[in-house]
Amino acid sequence: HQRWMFSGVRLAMDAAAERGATFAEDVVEGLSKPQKSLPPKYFYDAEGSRLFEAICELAEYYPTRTEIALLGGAAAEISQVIPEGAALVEFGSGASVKTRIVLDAAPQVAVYAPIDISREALADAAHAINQDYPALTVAPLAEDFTRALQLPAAVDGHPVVGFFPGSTIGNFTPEEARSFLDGARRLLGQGAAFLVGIDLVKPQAELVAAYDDALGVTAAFNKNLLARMNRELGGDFDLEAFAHRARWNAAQSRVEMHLESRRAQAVKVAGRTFDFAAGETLHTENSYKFTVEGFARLAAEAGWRLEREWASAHPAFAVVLLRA
Ligand code: AVI
Repeated sequence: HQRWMFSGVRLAMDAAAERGATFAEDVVEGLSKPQKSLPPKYFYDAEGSRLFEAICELAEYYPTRTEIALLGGAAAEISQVIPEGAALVEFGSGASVKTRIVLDAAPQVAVYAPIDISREALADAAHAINQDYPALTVAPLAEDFTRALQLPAAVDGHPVVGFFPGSTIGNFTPEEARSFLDGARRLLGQGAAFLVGIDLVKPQAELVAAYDDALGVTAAFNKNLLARMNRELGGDFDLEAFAHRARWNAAQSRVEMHLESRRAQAVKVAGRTFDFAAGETLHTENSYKFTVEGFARLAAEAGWRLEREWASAHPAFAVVLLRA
């Protein structure tokens, strides 16, 4: 545990890399599989988090602005389901932009506990929220929220409301989503409310455009994984030798991102050599698209009841309120 203080916000900098698989282990395992793949959480180093913020501004990437509009319209109703003195626990908080919509509408929130794997993004967001909401106790946790975790002590004794916007839950496989939801239910506790943003199924062209924008920002975000392996694991990936691909997989109801090898090549990374055939892909992300009914079933399998929903028609997106 490494701790430091700034502006009154104490960050518990957990050495996440010390537990479970490290980046190097996950890379060796993922590149050794018949279908090469990497966990999407590795997108979010400082550069990747910056590129993701840029994606959220793109004309083609509708989820962010659609969800922000949805939360704005539903803010008063959302505030009514947040108890007095509540602790708002956010999973994968990033820049905490959507949080402000909730905090502005619900001054009864006493504690804000953002959890994010990107230390830089978390530190900046915690600092900014701390300055703009001086009455709020900010208790950030630099943590991979896919692992078992404990809430910060500042949350103890407060009614808990979970917040997981952005349809980040769509980046899990259904099994991972169930196990995340089950873990979140245990973590947040009996009676907790959980606000979750889910991207909904829509025409294929809109979905693919959102993951293959004209400016190439999503391509840069995808290829940053290669650059990150070069930076951190002594890799020699030639970024020009891979093409960004986004595909709609209708059978699985998900957009897939891949990096396709433009030629046969051997790449060194993490002390190993991996062969890529021409046209072979490294599968880097799934982004599942839901129906509200389908998501309610998934949540029910993890012990949550869907209590309310706020949905937009075009582009289709929903924020749901689950109850433990
Ligand atoms: C964070 N997550 C919900 C994004 C998504 O839409 O699946 C990540 C992303 N990948 C490409 N563009 C955005």
